[in-house]
Amino acid sequence: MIDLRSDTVTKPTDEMRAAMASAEVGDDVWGDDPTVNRLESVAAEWLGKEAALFVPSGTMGNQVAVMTHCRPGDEVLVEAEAHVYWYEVGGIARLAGAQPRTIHTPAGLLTPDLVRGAVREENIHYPTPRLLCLENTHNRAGGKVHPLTEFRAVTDLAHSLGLKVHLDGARLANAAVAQGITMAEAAAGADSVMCCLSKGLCAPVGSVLAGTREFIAEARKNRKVLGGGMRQAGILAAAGLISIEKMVGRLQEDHQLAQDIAAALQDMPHLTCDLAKVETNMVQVDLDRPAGPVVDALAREGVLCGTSGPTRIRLVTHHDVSGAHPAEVAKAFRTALA
Ligand code: TLP
Repeated sequence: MIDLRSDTVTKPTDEMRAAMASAEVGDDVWGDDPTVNRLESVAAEWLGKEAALFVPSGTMGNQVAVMTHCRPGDEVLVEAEAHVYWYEVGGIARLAGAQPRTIHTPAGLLTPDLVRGAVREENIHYPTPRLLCLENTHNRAGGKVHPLTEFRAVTDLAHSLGLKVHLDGARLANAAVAQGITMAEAAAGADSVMCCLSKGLCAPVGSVLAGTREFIAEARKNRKVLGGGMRQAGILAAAGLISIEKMVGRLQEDHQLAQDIAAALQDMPHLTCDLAKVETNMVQVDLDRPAGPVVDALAREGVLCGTSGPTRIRLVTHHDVSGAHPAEVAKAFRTALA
């Protein structure tokens, strides 16, 4: 099977399993786990922030960030297809009690003008605009990178309007590698940033949330509210340290494989796949028919994938499919669509 459903399917590497087996641990709710403490300090430096918090998932990291920035009734500005709005079970409303205000974009990238247009002036009728959420790379836009200059223009504008900025950087490492910049550069301008260790970076569990010391102290309490205070979590943090220290460098291979798969799908009947849109480790394939039965047919041909729209298939490359041949993927599509 070539499993292109998501980079979340990656399994911990042998080195991670060995590090997990021998990790030094303690009770992290007491602040006693030396491996978690090390991960949090390494992650803060990696992301260019004062402090960081280890959380079990990207979803919890995003939701804790929104809870920490906002008070009930505040408004959260968010791109209309952003994960924090689309795939997190209404958490902005349920957990933070905040109101999302969606901004539609042609290809997932918010611009200063779009943000300016969505922020309303103070008025007794309106909620207080508090937070802007950005996403890099953008999942539903097909792994699209928010380029550094454009990203900073949006964060500067948001700050000038009195907003805080949270960056969903589940795949920020892919964005950094694609642009040849550091993680700290990619996260600069955001007041808080969440980055997943368990996607292309292969950790079995875990994400990090980073920001100021004060923000992280409050986020730690909000993580506890959500039941995310973990005990001997150093077992997991040991793998996360390897994600940060050793797994970023190889992401370029995933990007190349995505390019090669997209190239192999060019000129195939019944689908369109825009090679120019493949910027990181995702490939979007638009079909001339409903995607569900095609996904089933592809599985019968040995290729697992998911959908990201009624007629759209999403393919995600990652460490555990690095030996896959683009020609085999193309062959499976040809058969599935015949
Ligand atoms: N994305 C998953 C699914 O939830 C859709 C995937 O397979 O791509 N932010 C972004 C941009 C994400 O893509 C994801 C996961 C998350 C946050 C949430 O991370 P987890 O799954 O760790 O809660």
